Amino acid sequence: MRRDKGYLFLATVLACLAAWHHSSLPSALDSCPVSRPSVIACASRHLDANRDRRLSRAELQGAVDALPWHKRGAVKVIGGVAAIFAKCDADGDGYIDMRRGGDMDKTTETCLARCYKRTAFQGAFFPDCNL
Ligand SMILES: [Ca+2]
Repeated sequence: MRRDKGYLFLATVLACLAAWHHSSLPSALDSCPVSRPSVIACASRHLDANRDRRLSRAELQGAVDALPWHKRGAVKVIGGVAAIFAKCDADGDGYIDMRRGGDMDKTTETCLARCYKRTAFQGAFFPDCNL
């Protein structure tokens, strides 16, 4: 009898956790202070040196190299230039296309998908940008 109550309690706790998890998921996604479209717009404004709406390896590496030492850790969180290209350059042509229908539209699941990566990226390169 006592054991049955224990299982019932455990099942109730698990059901509550599952309900909480599901109900909190959309709000958790919404509550990220740094939206993906904003990061893309800010990257376009601040990192795209030649204004072709694509980020080349040279542009991104140049931005990384220009960071003060105390912000280099944020780049490690993101994984460095090679990791960014692996996740964001969908067609592998060496440019991260930020135009409509380009690489950034095709990599919503892999590129700057997580809030902490967007926050780290924004904090490193354009902390005051909000577009
Ligand atoms: Ca590309």
